[in-house]
Amino acid sequence: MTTSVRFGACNLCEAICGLRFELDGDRIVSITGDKDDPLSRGHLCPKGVALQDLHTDPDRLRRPLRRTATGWEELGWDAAYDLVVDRLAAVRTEHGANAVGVYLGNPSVHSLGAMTHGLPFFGMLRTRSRFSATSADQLPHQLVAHQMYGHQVLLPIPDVDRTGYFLVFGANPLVSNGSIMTVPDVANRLKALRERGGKLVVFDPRRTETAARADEHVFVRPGSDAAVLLAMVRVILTEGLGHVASYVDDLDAVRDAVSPFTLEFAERVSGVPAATIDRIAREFAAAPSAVCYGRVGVSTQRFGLAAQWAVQLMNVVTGNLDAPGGAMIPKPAVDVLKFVSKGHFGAWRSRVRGLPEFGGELPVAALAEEIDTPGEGRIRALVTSAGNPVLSTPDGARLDKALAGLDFMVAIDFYLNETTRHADVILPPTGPLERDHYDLIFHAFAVRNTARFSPAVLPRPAGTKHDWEIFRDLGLRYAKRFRGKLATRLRLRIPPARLVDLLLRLGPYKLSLRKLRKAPHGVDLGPLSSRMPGVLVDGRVHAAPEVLRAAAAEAARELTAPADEELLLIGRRHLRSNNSWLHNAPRLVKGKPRHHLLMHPDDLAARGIADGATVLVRSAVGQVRVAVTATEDLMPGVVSLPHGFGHGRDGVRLSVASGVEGVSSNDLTDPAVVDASGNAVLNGVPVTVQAG
Ligand SMILES: Nc1nc2c(c(=O)[nH]1)N[C@H]1C(S)=C(S)[C@@H](COP(=O)(O)OP(=O)(O)OC[C@H]3O[C@@H](n4cnc5c(=O)[nH]c(N)nc54)[C@H](O)[C@@H]3O)O[C@H]1N2
Ligand SMILES: Nc1nc2c(c(=O)[nH]1)N[C@H]1C(S)=C(S)[C@@H](COP(=O)(O)OP(=O)(O)OC[C@H]3O[C@@H](n4cnc5c(=O)[nH]c(N)nc54)[C@H](O)[C@@H]3O)O[C@H]1N2
Ligand code: SF4
Ligand SMILES: [Mo]
Repeated sequence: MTTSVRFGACNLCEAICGLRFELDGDRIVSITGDKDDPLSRGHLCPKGVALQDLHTDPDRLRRPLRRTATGWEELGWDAAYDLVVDRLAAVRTEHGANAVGVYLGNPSVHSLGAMTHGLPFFGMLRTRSRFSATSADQLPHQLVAHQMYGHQVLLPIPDVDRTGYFLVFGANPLVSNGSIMTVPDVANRLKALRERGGKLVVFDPRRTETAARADEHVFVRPGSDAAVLLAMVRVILTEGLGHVASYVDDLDAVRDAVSPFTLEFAERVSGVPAATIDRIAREFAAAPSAVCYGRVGVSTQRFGLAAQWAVQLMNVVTGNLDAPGGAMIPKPAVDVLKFVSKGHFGAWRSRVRGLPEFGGELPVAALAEEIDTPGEGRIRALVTSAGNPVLSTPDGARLDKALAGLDFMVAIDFYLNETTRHADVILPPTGPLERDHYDLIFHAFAVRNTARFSPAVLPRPAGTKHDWEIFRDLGLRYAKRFRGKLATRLRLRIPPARLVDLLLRLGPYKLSLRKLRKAPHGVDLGPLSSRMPGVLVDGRVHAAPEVLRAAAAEAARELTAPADEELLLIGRRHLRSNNSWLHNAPRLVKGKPRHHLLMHPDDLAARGIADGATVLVRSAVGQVRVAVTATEDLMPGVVSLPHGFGHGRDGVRLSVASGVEGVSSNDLTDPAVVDASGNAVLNGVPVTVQAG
């Protein structure tokens, strides 16, 4: 055996773990965590192991496909490019640029080529009909950062390795491995927190894996976090428990905005005892260092924007913003603040419902209606890249139908999935182990400053294309039709690795590709450090922008305790599942099924439903039939279903391991309801459950 060892990176989630590959020629013998990686320190999870299945999967597409009356047909790259550009150009010429829609899925941010070449290509389409997973995820974070700190990616990150008090709302990092907090090896990091006498407190409607390991877990009713957090801010301000940096403005306006959020109000709507809210606020303010953090459960709910504002305020009013052990701005080797725009909000609105854009994207909750509502400006052609919005966005069933009515659709994706099956052409890029990687985004959200360039671990098969090459080739052809800018055309020709080299040289550590190639485990650039006020766009923290005060006022007006009969649906992530894909990777999905409904035994008993029965779950937009499992880990009145399943819809057989099909929770979520930023509401969705 001619075995060799190579080092690479996992790009499947935000933890960006360093990996060690043992190879026999081009065959993978094993994948383990790279213990010399300064950030991930040897960590890996079952998804990283499953990269092997992804790499060898015969169902992973390698050649362009074209849908014909008699089924899918392979075609050559040039023919595929010409077809795509012809059809997109025809729609634009006849109906205008906004008639071409775009959806960028989650893995886009995890691919170097999609960042360096996809973004300029999508810019060339000059369409306002642009959507992404952002508005089913972290839009409130970005809008809050834009409003308070002046830039959409000025996102303060928990200094987990030094904090004395970690207050977590709506996140389950032990399973997710962290989000807007690149925190590989989180289990050991949380263990270290407790060993040094620190405290972990989790607010979640489910006793999650993270909550189970916390010092304290508090059940909170879905969608009510804004009230709890703003009540905590109110306690801290009215009791004078905090202190605020000199560069923070508008504290009086914060005081006014939090005045309706009394402990009594917060208790009534959230189910959290007033005394608990009051005590935790005081503990947080008194801790030597503390950080408040809120993630998907807090962002993807009706009052997500108000809740995320409150998360920032907790850190601001206690002097924990930009302080060691608090929430800090990382200093990555490639300065994202320079290459990502600051952002803008409400510069235009969606055609049908008038929802505001953010940073050039419209809320994805409006995607289906922008396709299926007749009239001028309707989306007639769609480009999707690395996503599966039929399973990932609210009322996926409606989107499923809408996609079938498009004049043309192209998907850049290496799987045939519930969304890409509607495409006329599928353009598959190489897999993650076949291409170079540098993480442009997640180093900037990491709990420690590091940098790592990972050359492709394995050669790509002949006749395949990297995603950057696909975007380059489409872009250069498209530029011929619509006189693309010279700068964009030049940029499209530069390979990602050369762009990374340039960006590294311009960055704060003056690194280069050559230096990083010599350090395959990555280089350690040290712990987070204080960067304010210098890093703030105008040198000030705006504690109370109008948009955020309005979101809080709306929460004060509209938050109510739910009716007795009502159940609130929340999501769930599992270690052995990854959003809407990898459900065909045997190394990942092995074990018992994970897509059932969870429900409290009292709620089951009240409806005369037995544990394990099949139930009918209904919401304002749809219904699903699914097996139910009783558990006291859920707050009474709450039910939980993971997203990303529902693979067997319409009897279409895609590449999914048997027994993993499940149902789609997004056949229940309602696109008519969004938060004040325009983000989709995926948690706290009213449903009924009955036997059936
Ligand atoms: N109800 C509910 N819905 C949710 C959520 C929830 O918590 N609850 N979570 C939301 C969140 S946070 C997110 S991020 C979204 C995710 O939802 P999407 O944006 O739809 O992303 P994925 O499901 O990860 O997309 C998977 C597709 O990307 C393709 N892919 C993978 N890697 C690459 C690549 O390198 N290049 C290309 N071109 N394609 C690739 C895969 O083949 C697969 O087809 O779902 C959201 N939807
Ligand atoms: N294994 C695995 N890892 C993943 C993913 C995956 O699919 N599988 N997806 C990746 C992606 S795209 C993302 S964005 C991250 C997400 O990372 P996290 O946000 O850490 O993960 P979630 O499991 O979505 O955590 C959301 C939590 O919010 C809780 N919750 C729901 N509603 C509410 C509410 O109203 N209030 C409060 N306080 N809590 C609520 C849920 O019970 C859940 O525990 O994970 C990433 N990592
Ligand atoms: S935690 Fe798992 S999926 Fe995330 S980067 Fe590490 S190995 Fe990959
Ligand atoms: Mo996400």
